[in-house]
Amino acid sequence: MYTFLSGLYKHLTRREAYYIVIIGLDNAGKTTLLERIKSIFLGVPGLPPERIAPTVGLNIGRIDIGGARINFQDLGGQTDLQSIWERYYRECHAIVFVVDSSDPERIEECKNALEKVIMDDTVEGVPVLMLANKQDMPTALRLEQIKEIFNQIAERLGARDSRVLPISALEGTGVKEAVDWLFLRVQRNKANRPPIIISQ
Ligand SMILES: Nc1nc2c(ncn2[C@@H]2O[C@H](COP(=O)(O)OP(=O)(O)O)[C@@H](O)[C@H]2O)c(=O)[nH]1
Ligand SMILES: [Mg+2]
Repeated sequence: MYTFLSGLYKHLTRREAYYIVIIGLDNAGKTTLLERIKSIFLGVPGLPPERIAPTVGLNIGRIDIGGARINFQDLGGQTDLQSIWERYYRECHAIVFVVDSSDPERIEECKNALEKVIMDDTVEGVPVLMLANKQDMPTALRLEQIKEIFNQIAERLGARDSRVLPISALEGTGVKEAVDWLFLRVQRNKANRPPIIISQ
């Protein structure tokens, strides 16, 4: 009886968990994005911008959406696969690459960093979402300009899902749409990268 009940309980409480890494150059807005996601989906106020310190190590955000759990992992400034972060890439279900649209001088550096990560076999087939952040700034590169730059890479992404979306992590615009895109894509890519089954 106990076994049956505990089995039933496990069955009823089981859910799919997905891991999504957030990467990009330092100062792109990764931690601000993570705090914004938490505040939108958990209904808690995120950290005020002045309290977001440069990231040392890992920031984690966990949200529940559509009966599943999504764990966001902000890997700090790290976009190097040959590092202690390799495990996070190997196990992730999607990659979010945050771009500071207000910093055109570093766009080339951005491109190289993204290329370095997504061309690695470790993340083959994993959906990639590029976020043109800081769209609230008047000087920001427009979405079309960012797309033009990153489409050159997207062509080499093969059959995997990829997209460029405009956001302002600071103001929250576009963030929900970005998470919705990700949720749909990790589910669609299940056969290639199955979710982790958790029970709670
Ligand atoms: N105007 C504007 N500033 C932003 C936005 N997102 C982040 N920032 C600012 O950019 C700086 C770096 O943000 P942070 O999240 O620490 O970047 P990280 O190094 O990628 O984690 C901070 O001063 C943020 O307030 C945005 O959407 N708009
Ligand atoms: Mg950070």
